[in-house]
Amino acid sequence: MLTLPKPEVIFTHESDLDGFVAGLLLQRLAQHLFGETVPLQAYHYNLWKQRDLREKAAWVTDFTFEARVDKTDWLVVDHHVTDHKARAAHLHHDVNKSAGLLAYELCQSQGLGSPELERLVHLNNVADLFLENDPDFAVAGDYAGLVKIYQFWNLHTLVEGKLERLLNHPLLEVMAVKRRIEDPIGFEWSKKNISEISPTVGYVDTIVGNTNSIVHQLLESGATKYPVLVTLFRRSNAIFASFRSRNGDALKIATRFQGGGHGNASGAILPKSVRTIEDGVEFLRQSLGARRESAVGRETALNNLENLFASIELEKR
Ligand SMILES: [Mn+2]
Repeated sequence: MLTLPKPEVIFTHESDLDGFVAGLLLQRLAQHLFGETVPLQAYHYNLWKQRDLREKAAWVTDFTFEARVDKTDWLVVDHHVTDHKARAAHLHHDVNKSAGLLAYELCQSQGLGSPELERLVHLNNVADLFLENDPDFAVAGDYAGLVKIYQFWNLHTLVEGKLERLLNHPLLEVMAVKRRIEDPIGFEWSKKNISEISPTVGYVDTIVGNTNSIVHQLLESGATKYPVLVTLFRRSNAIFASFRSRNGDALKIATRFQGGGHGNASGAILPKSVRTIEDGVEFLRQSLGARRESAVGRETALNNLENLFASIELEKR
């Protein structure tokens, strides 16, 4: 018998399909257990880290399990690597499964499974864990692309919060065409447009195509000497940095910018004072590279960084 605390709110990750699937499944589970609709809140990593956790009881999914969520009457459903041992929270954790699959397991234990959900959860799992050898890998990427292209809340509104409506949704045709036409063009272009941030980090400029799969292909094909690749994109007036690697270093870099994620796939929002992609590239160079020839140059670089961080501080108040 499952004894879960009744949550005031369910927190999930706004950036991808896994957060979308896991969040909606947990909301359904709460509805089933407690007979009411528990509000769903979605966050990107940086804002999640700044979120004051004042609720007495909550459910959290697709965010790393850490001390601040290890509270009585909190449930954490997650798959990020963690060294924190649960003391108070209920924890459903497995690094070999997506958050969506873990949430689905809880749903199944309450008789909420269905063939439609099963299929969606499978596709999400393949996309989130990047299971390239799965025959559904390409289609799974199309599903994951829905959240990247149309964004969490737009998609949520479109399907009216009903997960099953994503299955075979007409927009997937758009995603398939984008994959076939845009991705090869984007790969060829991006391959020629990688520039140095530091000796171990390369910036990949992107103009078209699925950034995730382009960068993955660049790393896999050995088309670049940099073990970590970063791409930048603008969303809701902020510049997002997305880090990818094969050696686990992507997360270390993202953490330096208060971001998070997995060893080889992580992200961060850059400070508000970074207003353009060009600013972002320069900011990353100063933060990670910062090799200046002259003392004057070094001083300028430091001042700029201080200004940037000063504005982050202001932001927090
Ligand atoms: Mn995930």
